Amino acid sequence: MTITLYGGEVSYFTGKVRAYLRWADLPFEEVIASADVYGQVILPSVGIPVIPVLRTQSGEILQDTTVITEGRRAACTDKRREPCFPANQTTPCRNIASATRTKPATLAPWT
Ligand SMILES: N[C@@H](CCC(=O)N[C@@H](CS)C(=O)NCC(=O)O)C(=O)O
Repeated sequence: MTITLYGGEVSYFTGKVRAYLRWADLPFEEVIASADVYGQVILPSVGIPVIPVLRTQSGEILQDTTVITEGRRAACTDKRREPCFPANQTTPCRNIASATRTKPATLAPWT
């Protein structure tokens, strides 16, 4: 089963999860939360009308962006990929991002 992200195109919270899934290189499909989706998926499983909602590969429903992004293994049940994206995993892009992020603080004149 594919990971499904139920959300909205202009929802910042959906954007947070979308960015996370892309960063984690997890294949997913995104479904806009229409009235039907609220009625058939979100309300029955979450209990309140809220997005984003993630259905994991195992069919588990997760809500709350922190739960989704911190529950890394919950969002990735493909055993071949565990641990999917450990905190210390580095890639060329992440090295560049990391170096860029620390540079201003290092060069700040008041430090
Ligand atoms: N703490 C939640 C907040 C999500 C949230 O506020 N989503 C908005 C849309 S971006 C929503 O569905 N609000 C409906 C409501 O709060 O009734 C999360 O991180 O997922």
